[in-house]
Amino acid sequence: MLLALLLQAAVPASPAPAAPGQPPATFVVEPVGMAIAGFDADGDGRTSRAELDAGVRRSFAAVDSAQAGTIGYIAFADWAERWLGDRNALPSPFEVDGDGDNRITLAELQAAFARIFARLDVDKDGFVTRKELLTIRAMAGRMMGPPGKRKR
Ligand SMILES: [Ca+2]
Ligand SMILES: [Ca+2]
Repeated sequence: MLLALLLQAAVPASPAPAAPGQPPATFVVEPVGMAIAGFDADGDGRTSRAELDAGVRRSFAAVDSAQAGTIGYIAFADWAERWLGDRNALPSPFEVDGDGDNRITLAELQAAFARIFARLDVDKDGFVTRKELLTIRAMAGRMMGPPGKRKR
């Protein structure tokens, strides 16, 4: 289950310029980070808050086919599969559904993304860069270490 929470985004780093004997690194991106990177509308390689809000709105509209402004958990799973790559990827519908009415509104989804964006924007400059999306792990005899960033 924990493995499903993280997308292994890249192969081991190419010939490391590091000291001999140092384990190679694995680069990991959270599924939600993949979505946020995809919201970079002007192609400068980083996502602003404005791009985030616009991107979340587009992604929501793509599954809110009735344009009701609210979707159920099944449609949310469709949303997650399309934008996060898996129906069970985080954020979960329980996390996003702020008022617990079993419906996800655009405002709830944008609020959830605003929280995630604030967490990922490590230097607080209002942009999430690819560097901020990457978690680098040493490969110490296994493919992935324990997911340290995520609390459930
Ligand atoms: Ca709700
Ligand atoms: Ca930043």
